[in-house]
Amino acid sequence: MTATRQTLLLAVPVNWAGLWTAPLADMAPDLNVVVQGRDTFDPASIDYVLGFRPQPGFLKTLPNIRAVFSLGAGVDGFLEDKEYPRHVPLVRFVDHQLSREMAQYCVMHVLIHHRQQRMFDSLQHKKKWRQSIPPRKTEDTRVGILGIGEIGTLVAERLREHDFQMAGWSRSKKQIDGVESFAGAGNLQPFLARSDILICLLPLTPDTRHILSAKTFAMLPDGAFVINVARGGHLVESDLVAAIDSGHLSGATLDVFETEPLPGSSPLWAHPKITVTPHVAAISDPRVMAKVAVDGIALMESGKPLENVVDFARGY
Ligand code: NDP
Ligand code: OXD
Repeated sequence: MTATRQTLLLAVPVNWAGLWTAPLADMAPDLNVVVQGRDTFDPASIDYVLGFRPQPGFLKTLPNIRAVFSLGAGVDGFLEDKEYPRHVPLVRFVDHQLSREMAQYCVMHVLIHHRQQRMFDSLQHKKKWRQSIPPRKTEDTRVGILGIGEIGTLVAERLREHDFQMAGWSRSKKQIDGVESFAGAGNLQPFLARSDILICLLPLTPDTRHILSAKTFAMLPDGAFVINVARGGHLVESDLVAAIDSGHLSGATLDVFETEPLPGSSPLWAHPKITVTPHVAAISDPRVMAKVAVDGIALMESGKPLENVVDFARGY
């Protein structure tokens, strides 16, 4: 008896589909892969979905799907779909290489700020030789990470190697060497009060939307610097600009935005104290994503539990 051939729907932009179809064909030649927008298919024939931000309401039109694999670590794009079929497990993308890239980005931007590199860039443009007083020591600089999960933990460990005073904020208490743990809403204020540099690595959920607001910024020490690498929905952009322009915050680095691509009319582009990058802190590797889906399908087909399944009640 031969096993039934499984069908995976790839929900990605059609012109990029080859990035995933090639490794999927290598790793699972028996898997039938159809590409949304390119191939015609019977909705009832789809067993699995690999995608990022499917159109709201689309997944519920696939009556037989057994699991959905997210192309991203953040699954807010799925959970915003009020019609997501909640009986279907959603697997988020967890990959050490992705965490390493996120850590590189965060370490780089923390050090650019800490070593005043933007000021030296501007002096170079003006051909000015100015030796400023040495920056504060890393040992005297407190970095706080909002969301100390898969990625936040590695970011904290990498920054700890530079001797920053590290702390993380999460829902549950953590035991990470050299990283002070603050847990729960009641500990947000003391966590913020000790964060000279604040990095947001939270998932976007109803509890964390707009957590980076005037109220939060007021709790940070004067001169604090903000890095948002999580989701644009965490930040009230106008509150950030106001807090920087008032002199309370010293600046920010932003990789993610409420509207992406960031519109040309946004004041963030040209703000002298804000660094903008186009959601590139880490780029997930399609080959690894394909493997996550292939391994997950194998687990499902052999009746074993999936890994990294999203808890719909928590929202991440
Ligand atoms: P995890 O789920 O592993 O970690 C999330 C952390 O946030 C956990 O520590 C969790 O606490 C904490 N948290 C969640 N909700 C709350 C809350 N209400 N109060 C306090 N703490 C909370 O996520 P990852 O580290 O894998 O990813 C984090 C985010 O990074 C993703 O959701 C995505 O949006 C973003 N990202 C951005 C990328 C980019 O290129 N810019 C690339 C990859 C990811 P606890 O541990 O107690 O559960
Ligand atoms: C992700 C992302 O969530 O790329 O992985 O933002």
